[in-house]
Amino acid sequence: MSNLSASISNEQILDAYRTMRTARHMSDIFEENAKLTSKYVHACSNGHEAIQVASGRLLKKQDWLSCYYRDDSILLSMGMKPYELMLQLFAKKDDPFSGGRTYYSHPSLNRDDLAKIPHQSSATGMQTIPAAGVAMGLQFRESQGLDSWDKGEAPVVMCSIGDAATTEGEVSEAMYMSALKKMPIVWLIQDNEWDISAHASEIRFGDAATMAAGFPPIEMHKVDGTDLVACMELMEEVFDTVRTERRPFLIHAKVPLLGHHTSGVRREFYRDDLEEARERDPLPRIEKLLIDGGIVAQKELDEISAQLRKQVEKEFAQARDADEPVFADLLDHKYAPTDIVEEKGERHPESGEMTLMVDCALHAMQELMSEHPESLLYGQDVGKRLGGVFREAATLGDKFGDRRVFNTPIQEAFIIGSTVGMSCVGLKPIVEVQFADYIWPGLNQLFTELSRSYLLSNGQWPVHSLIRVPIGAYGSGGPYHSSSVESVLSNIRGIKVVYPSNGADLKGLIKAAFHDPNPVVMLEHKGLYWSKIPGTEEAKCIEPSEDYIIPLGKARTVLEVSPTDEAQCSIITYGRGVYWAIEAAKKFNGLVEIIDLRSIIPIDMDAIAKSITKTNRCLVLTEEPIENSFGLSLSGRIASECFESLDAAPHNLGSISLPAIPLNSEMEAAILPSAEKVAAKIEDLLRF
Ligand SMILES: Cc1ncc(C[n+]2csc(CCOP(=O)(O)OP(=O)(O)O)c2C)c(N)n1
Ligand SMILES: [Mg+2]
Repeated sequence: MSNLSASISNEQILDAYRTMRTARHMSDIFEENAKLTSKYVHACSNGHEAIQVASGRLLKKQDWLSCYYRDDSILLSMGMKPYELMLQLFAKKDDPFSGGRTYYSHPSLNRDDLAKIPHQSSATGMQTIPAAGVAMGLQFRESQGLDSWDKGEAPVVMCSIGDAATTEGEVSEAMYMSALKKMPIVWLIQDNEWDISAHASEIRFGDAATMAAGFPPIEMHKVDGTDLVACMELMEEVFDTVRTERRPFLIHAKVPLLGHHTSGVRREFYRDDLEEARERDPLPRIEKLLIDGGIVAQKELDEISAQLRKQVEKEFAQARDADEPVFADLLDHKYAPTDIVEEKGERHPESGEMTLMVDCALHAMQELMSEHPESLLYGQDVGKRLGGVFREAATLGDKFGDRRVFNTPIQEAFIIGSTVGMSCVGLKPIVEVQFADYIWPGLNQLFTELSRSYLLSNGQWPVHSLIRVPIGAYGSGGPYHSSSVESVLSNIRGIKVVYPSNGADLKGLIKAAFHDPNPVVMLEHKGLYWSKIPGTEEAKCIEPSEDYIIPLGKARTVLEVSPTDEAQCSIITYGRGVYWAIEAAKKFNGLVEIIDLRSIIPIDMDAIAKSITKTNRCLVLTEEPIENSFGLSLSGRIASECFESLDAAPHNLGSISLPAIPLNSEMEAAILPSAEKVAAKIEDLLRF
């Protein structure tokens, strides 16, 4: 008997072979039972098994994995059972990743005894940013003394991607940051030269190694992904190095795609290279090595294979017959529960000082960061040199240092998406998008990754993420620094959206958002930050006490009316709308009640209904244009839920519906609502 490798034992190689063979049996059985298994789509690792097993077997319980739909051999080799994977194939209740909510080989795992896997979406390449977030989080914990590891036992993050997925823009952001920060991460690129039907020859030049050359701090290696021994040797060396040297690697593995793209997209439709691909099958290759090396005889190999097949068949039948999920369990997983359910602390403490809205937020951040070493702030220009373009983070960099308050490159996707990984490692990231107009590049991560993690991981991975976003039109901000975006955000289910109108609310809501285990977008009107707009002086107010906190989803009555014989109305609004409403209401003494929603999702329908029950009329007022908006949907909801209290259809007022706010100051003013426009609406409404 010869040794197949100088550094890896024959037994380990044989073990890896067993996992590869198990994976192949699984995919064969899935094909043979296509009638059953095609109910839900699946993809398998045929052809990719060697590099996957060589990598997955190294994942220890302290490690982190992000992977994609073709990685079932990684999952098996890290310790998952075929039965567990097949529970997901059939979307069953006990599917350990998602409880039947998402497809085969889309893992999420938060178990003590195995490597952790944050929620994995289907969006190709998008897992790279949360994965880099995990690596950045581990690095942060190490730098702050929040974690320490035995020598050589530090956690590694491995992120696996298909070759076509690496061309996605967000993959570049993730790799760029891993290089910039020298993160402890292994990027594993499985290059089978196929997208779905688009071939590498049409859609790329070079390969992932060409790309990695643009990020010099990433050490790159190429390997024949069908050569099990070479893959095992390389991956072991890479993992050992990352555990001690804490720096990024990229492994480019060439592999053949032997199976179908997915169960739905069949190889016969378009592949012209199948014969050549079959010649590169990693299984016969390792079998020949094992036999030629005298490790096992053909007969023994046949027995091993037959035994594994029998076991997989048995587990397949068990998974097929397992219980279906319970629908009601699904409804529990829209949001992770929060402890903040009551307003607490002093809103107007005796010793409180009049404080600008922007400083109320700053003080809230200071208080939180002093108390919570696991919190940190990052975004564009928030570092100590400037402290935010609105000076909203001024002093924080000096107080808490560059590790806890730092500038990022201009990468909104990374800023938002990395909070998933940060949150998974137990941190409390607070991030900033410089202007609401620039949230769009980050919206994909918000929708694809943050908002669905809790639901699709069956509650395993709630995402704490506090995203502060200056918003709104003021002082000729022009078309790219003035937009309202709340309607788009309010269409993303699974996040919360908050929009305070004054300093006390902003402070209390930042505290609640910080303690909320769900993603929260905090929209902060930049015109209210310093109360520079005439009529918005009340945004500056007495600063609440340090322990002041306001639950998300509770409105505030700004102006209350008592019932009279005259017609009355309620204005339902938020943000700057509150000040247009206050100004307009002055003309209608005792007739206009004003409700400041403070939070857009969740929304306080009780407060709205209570006010309308009293006044019988309502105007929904927003800075955003009304067409297809959150405001319009709210008035529809009011019309149906409060129908019996209403004497008139709910009215709406917002900006004029145009693609952008113009730069010219008079045009800016003309496009926005105003106290006069609100007063005209009130007059109209009170006629009914
Ligand atoms: C963002 C996004 N765009 C498109 C798709 C549809 N899609 C699913 S798989 C795939 C091809 C991915 O190819 P590659 O990354 O090379 O992985 P392979 O399947 O070859 O292993 C595409 C385009 C998707 N899932 N996500
Ligand atoms: Mg591919």
